[in-house]
Amino acid sequence: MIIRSPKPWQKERPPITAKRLYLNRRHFIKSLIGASLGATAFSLTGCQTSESKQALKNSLKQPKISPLTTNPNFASVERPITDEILAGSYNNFYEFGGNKSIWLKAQNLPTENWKVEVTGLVKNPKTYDLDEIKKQFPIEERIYRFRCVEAWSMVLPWVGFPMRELIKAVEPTAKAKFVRFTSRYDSEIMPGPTLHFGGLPWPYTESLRLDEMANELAFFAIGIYGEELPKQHGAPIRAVLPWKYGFKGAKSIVKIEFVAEQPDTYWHTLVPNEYGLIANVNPDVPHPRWSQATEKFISNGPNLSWEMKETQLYNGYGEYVAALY
Ligand SMILES: Nc1nc2c(c(=O)[nH]1)N[C@H]1C(S)=C(S)[C@@H](COP(=O)(O)O)O[C@H]1N2
Ligand SMILES: [Mo]
Repeated sequence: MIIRSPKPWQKERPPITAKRLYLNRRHFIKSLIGASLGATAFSLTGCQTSESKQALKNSLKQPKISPLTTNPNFASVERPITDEILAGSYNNFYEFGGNKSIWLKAQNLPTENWKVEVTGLVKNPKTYDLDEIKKQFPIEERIYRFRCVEAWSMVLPWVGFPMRELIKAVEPTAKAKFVRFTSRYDSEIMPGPTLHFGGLPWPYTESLRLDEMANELAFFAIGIYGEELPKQHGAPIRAVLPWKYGFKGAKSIVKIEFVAEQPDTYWHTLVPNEYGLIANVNPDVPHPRWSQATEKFISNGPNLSWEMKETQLYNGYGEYVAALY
């Protein structure tokens, strides 16, 4: 993989030509194959020594969120909750690299004085800081299945609030039909793949239809395992959409924009035939490079292992979301 970082005199983004995009997609697909299904080691990747195990534990030790109640509708699923150490050391956060063991690099994410700008077609635009978010919105715990498009899955205990509460607060206008989430991006601290400079559509963005965002399941997480989000999970605030593939849930969100037209997204710009804009979990729609009929359910740590499970339509959440489609 060719990784180039921008030189100061390259600050201007050159236009993305069709040929460059095509090459980048091929590179990116290659790096994804290496990073995901193919090359997964059966141990805690990037965590071989006792020092690195301690560093991992430290990265997961975050302030407790209390008081905290679990929403009774989402208090458990039929599978056990994934081991915390495993979930915190097997991540996707491409800003920090194209493999699963980015947890250490992600510790460079600066999260102090975080602001989330809520803007666009809303009556009450507002820039929130994290304290305001915690005070203003009803924080609760929800245990959700989590399914990555790469065909691995977990069960994760998120802490946060329903997206519909933000909709109520900012009041989208009648013209707002979609929402776009933008993740923090800073090439100085994020050593992930840049390939040809200008060729990857950073920052990471994702989008939803407004009716999807208003669904009961759509959630902003500010914590996991009863504590504030560790950086590798997308601190301090990220999206969680349990009926969709994991890539729809943007991490480390800095901007939420209500818009009239369907916005393009990071993955869809790069590889439109593999990462659709809707991306609901569906066992009958194979990824172009692998089947989605089964998944590797990752639960027990600290060593990485999995059980094969059948993929469920909408990741098992059809009763909540089937009417949307
Ligand atoms: N900003 C950003 N958000 C992201 C990603 C990413 O690379 N960058 N990866 C997505 C993918 S593919 C998955 S599966 C989940 C992984 O979340 P986790 O590491 O907390 O389990 O984050 C999603 N959100
Ligand atoms: Mo994913």
